[in-house]
Amino acid sequence: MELERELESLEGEIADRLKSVSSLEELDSIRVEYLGRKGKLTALLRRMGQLPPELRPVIGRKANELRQRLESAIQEKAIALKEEGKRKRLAAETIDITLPGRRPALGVKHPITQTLERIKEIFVGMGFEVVEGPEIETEYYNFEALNTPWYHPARDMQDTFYITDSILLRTQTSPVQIRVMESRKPPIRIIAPGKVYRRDADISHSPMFHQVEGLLVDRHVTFAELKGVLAAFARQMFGPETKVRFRPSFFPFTEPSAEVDISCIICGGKGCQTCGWTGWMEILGAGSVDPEVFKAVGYDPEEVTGFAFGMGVERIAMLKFGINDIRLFFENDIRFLSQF
Ligand code: 2U9
Repeated sequence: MELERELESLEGEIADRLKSVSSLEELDSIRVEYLGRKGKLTALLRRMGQLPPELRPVIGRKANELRQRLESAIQEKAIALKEEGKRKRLAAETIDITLPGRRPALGVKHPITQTLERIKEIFVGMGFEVVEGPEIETEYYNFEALNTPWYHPARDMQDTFYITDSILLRTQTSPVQIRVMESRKPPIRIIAPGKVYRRDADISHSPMFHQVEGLLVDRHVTFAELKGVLAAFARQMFGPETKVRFRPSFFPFTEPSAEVDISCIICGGKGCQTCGWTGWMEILGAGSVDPEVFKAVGYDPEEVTGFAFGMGVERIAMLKFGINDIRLFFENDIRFLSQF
């Protein structure tokens, strides 16, 4: 009878303990404390052997029933604790959809891309078509067809990146215009933007830089049209008050040739450090297409005339943004690039 009472008090004790359990770990330690190999109930069951034989079946059954009740009570409690844990986790993980989103950091177009796009836009607005061509060229397209003979200094190994004796990295985009003239008849009104390569590197020269060249060919085209087109370009690029002047110059592929200046965009022409106290800044070169160039592509120089021009995109961007070192464009320093 002693054992039976112990069973009953054990049941009460466990019921109390289960009520206050708050974690799965605690629950498991209770299970071990009562039902484990060295547990209190297990110890009681071992003492069954001491009972008189007639009592063993009755008390034994009670003990086993108690064991089963305990096991299922622990199981139920475990399920309840897991549910509670899940509910708390979900509540804690709730997303506050009223919080404002984080703005992604936006990049900007590279200043050379911006300048190139603006130049193209202006000439497209005047009816020019954009054409591109290969960066690896032959000596013929880069020099010969452009009236630049073998003895011209530009053809020196020191100035051009040669790949073989007669294959090279183009030093200007002019080969593109030669190819267009070979494949089409006038009228022609094109610009050729792209990368060009020269063996030169300092504060204002880069071994790779960008050019935009233009070519217009038709009957009765004069130097006056060239002046009109380039003045219109300068005023759209640098502002409507911009003045333009043409200075005589020389290029193998144009005759006559000119270098084109605009009134200084910093001082307006009064003279400052940026324009070297001249009031002017050089932006491009141009001229009437040399008859020799027309002969090379099978055009009759007695029938057609034309003009051409060329500009360095980096130079235009440096003037426009007030940058004094061309190398800044190619370092990809985000502190520089993010200013545009
Ligand atoms: C054809 C005929 C003529 C293109 C021209 C220039 C003048 C010129 C320089 C500007 C700065 C090169 O990048 S730079 O160093 N270019 O001054 N370019 S006329 O003349 C051509 C082109 C193609 C068939």
